Amino acid sequence: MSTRTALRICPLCEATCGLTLTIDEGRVTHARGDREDVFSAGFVCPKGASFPALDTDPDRLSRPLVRRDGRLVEASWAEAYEAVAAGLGRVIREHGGESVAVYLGNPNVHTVAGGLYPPLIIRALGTRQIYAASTLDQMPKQVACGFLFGQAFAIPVPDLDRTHHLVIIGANPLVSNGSLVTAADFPGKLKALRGRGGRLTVIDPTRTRTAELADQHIRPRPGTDAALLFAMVNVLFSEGLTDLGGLQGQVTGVEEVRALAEPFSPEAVAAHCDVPAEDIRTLARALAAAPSAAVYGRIGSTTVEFGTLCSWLIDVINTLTGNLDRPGGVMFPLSPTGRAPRPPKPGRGFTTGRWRSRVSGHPETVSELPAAALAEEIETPGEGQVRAFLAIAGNPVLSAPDGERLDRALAQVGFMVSVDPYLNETSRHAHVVLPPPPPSQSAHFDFAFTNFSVRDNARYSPPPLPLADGRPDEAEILATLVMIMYGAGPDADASVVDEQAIAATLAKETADPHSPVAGRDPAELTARLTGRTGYERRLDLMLRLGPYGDAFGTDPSGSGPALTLERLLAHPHGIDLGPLKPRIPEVLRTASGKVELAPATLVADVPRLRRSLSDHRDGGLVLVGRRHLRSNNSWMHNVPALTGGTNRCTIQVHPEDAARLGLTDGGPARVKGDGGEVQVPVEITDAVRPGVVSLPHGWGHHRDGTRLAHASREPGVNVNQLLDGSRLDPLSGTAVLNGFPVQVAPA
Ligand SMILES: Nc1nc2c(c(=O)[nH]1)N[C@H]1C(S)=C(S)[C@@H](COP(=O)(O)OP(=O)(O)OC[C@H]3O[C@@H](n4cnc5c(=O)[nH]c(N)nc54)[C@H](O)[C@@H]3O)O[C@H]1N2
Ligand SMILES: Nc1nc2c(c(=O)[nH]1)N[C@H]1C(S)=C(S)[C@@H](COP(=O)(O)OP(=O)(O)OC[C@H]3O[C@@H](n4cnc5c(=O)[nH]c(N)nc54)[C@H](O)[C@@H]3O)O[C@H]1N2
Ligand code: SF4
Ligand SMILES: [Mo]
Repeated sequence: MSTRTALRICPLCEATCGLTLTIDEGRVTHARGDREDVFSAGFVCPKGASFPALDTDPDRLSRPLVRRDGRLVEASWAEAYEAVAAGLGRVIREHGGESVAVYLGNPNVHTVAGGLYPPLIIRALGTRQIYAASTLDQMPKQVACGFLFGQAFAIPVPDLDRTHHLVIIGANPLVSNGSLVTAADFPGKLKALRGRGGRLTVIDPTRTRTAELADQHIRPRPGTDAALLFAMVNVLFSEGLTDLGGLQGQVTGVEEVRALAEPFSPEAVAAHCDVPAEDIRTLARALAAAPSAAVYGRIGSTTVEFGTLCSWLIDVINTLTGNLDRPGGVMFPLSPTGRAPRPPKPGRGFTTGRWRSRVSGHPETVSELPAAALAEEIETPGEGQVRAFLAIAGNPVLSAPDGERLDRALAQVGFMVSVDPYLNETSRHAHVVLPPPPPSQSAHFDFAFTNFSVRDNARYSPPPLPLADGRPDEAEILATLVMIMYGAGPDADASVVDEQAIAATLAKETADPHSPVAGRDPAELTARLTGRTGYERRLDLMLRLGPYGDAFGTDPSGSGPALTLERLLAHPHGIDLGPLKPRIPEVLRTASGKVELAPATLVADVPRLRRSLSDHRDGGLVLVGRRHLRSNNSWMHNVPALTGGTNRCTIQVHPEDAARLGLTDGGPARVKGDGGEVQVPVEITDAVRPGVVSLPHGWGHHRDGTRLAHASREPGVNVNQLLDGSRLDPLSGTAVLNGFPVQVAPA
């Protein structure tokens, strides 16, 4: 028996825990937390512990599938690439690359390939038909931060290890393990906060596991947080509690925000939010008085009617209480693969709506169109219609509104490619499915989450296991797609893609007087790159040019960590790069070079919020979502170890509502929304507020033509079938997945 261990950063959520895998005879048989990992120090959750089962799931595809005579059959990689080149080539020749839509799903932020190649694919196609899980998730935060700070990816995170008061709005990190804040061991960090005398406030209509830990739990009516936050802003101004701290002189728009907040007194919003005015006042005062405080919002603050306003107001409060960019407040992490800081200067600013979707005229946000608009763009004939579809790591049939409509649309799209390890509700429509290898055969670096980590750090896992014979890794699959999009054919040498990306970066950097490699010879720098593969060479390049890099031997201070790929490989448990550091003004790209607190586009949406104060939902029910600890969106229901127990698709109903509606615990309910109807078992619990029901997403595994043996045995229902795709936060195109009206009756 050959038993060994290997290290692998967990790709299953944003916490990025280091795992120690046991490998027996070429298979992962056990996973535990890596105690020496500089970031996660041994933390592991049930999902991470199930890495072996997930990695070896027999339903994972090991070979590509190609549609022949209407049926998906196994094929060789050469045949699959040929089919892609033929199918996509035909569409591109006839209708142009701009007729190809791309959907990027959530795991793209959890893979090396997803971090490096999608932008190149989109450029090769020259398409504006770009859709992603972002508009089912965090786009409102990106839009808000884009306007506030000038770049959509400058998102400040709560400084969890140092804050004195953490306010969590619409997030349940005890279950999700944190999102847009990367921290391993959230339970431990919240305990440590309380241990050092700090305070935790949770704002959530549901009594979640996180809310149970809080000093105070505020339970607003879903969708009303923006009004609640505005009332806090109102209190800060009316009681003279604003103090920009170190940002004095670096913030514009403060007086405008004061005026905007005027109508939102706590008394004016209390009935609408169903939160006592005094609770709102007390919280605003507590934030102003705390030595440091951080307001943090997630899904319940973004996928709602006023998602962008809510995301904006969170950072307005952080700014007005002096907590933006200071230790213990909210801060901007410095990713080791981001660009090395340059001298601050005004940028071009941020804007949305540079183009619009063809059918409904939705504004582009961060170059994306709303995922909720994908079906109509495929269905609606005319100039610019989507003729081909590429889905990478996404399952929008379950994740986006009105899956049945998207399901029908995908069945008629001219040509479809899925890069996905599973034959699921979305990929079953593909003409070609290209399965990436399991995580044990893939390298890992968190290009995305190092931008949101509560401590700067750099960690790299080479593939724990070699690729199975003849199998390409996902980097090679996506690079091959880039070559095919450029018309280079299915057998072109895909390594060109990485070498060209390296050449383009070095040309730019060496010509930039503020780059750490200004004026140097690109050829000399290229020759010094290390790495066994193209993606490793690109990682080496990014590390060396980054804020903690060796700058190819010209590290000006000489004292930094001088990161290179070689150094990371020599530190398999990672390199800690210290606590978060202030980054204003260097991080700003606004036209004024300052934090712009009252951007015109956001201000223009405030009247809509004001009007909502008089909306009365007169006793109707609204639905919110929930996540399960042992699951991830739509794709982990196929692992027996992760299903069953509390991980079930039930509709949670408050006892009062259940009694009123005649619902019984365990009995079936019919739930109706704008987009359709589902039938699902009732779970009566006072964890939800009266007037609110909760149904998890990612279920509905009943469709034919999938290969999800375990998941289809307990399929659950698709909550997103209750939506018709018309409820969007208008500023971000993000679907309203929380706080939408439904009717519930016994079935
Ligand atoms: N009602 C409701 N709907 C929601 C949400 C909600 O809270 N409520 N949440 C929304 C959110 S936050 C998100 S992020 C979206 C997610 O939306 P999607 O990203 O569309 O859905 P996922 O279920 O995450 O699907 C991930 C896909 O990636 C595949 N995959 C797994 N690992 C890999 C890999 O290594 N490589 C590749 N190429 N593919 C891989 C899986 O098989 C699966 O098909 O759902 C959204 N939908
Ligand atoms: N175990 C597990 N972990 C995951 C995932 C998973 O599916 N399972 N998914 C991953 C992904 S893709 C993401 S984006 C993150 C999400 O991470 P989180 O946002 O932390 O997770 P959610 O459980 O969706 O938490 C949303 C909370 O918002 C509340 N809420 C709903 N509507 C409102 C409202 O109007 N106002 C307020 N204040 N609260 C509201 C809900 O009750 C819920 O508790 O989790 C990630 N991690
Ligand atoms: S918390 Fe997230 S990263 Fe850590 S082991 Fe669990 S799933 Fe993996
Ligand atoms: Mo997400």
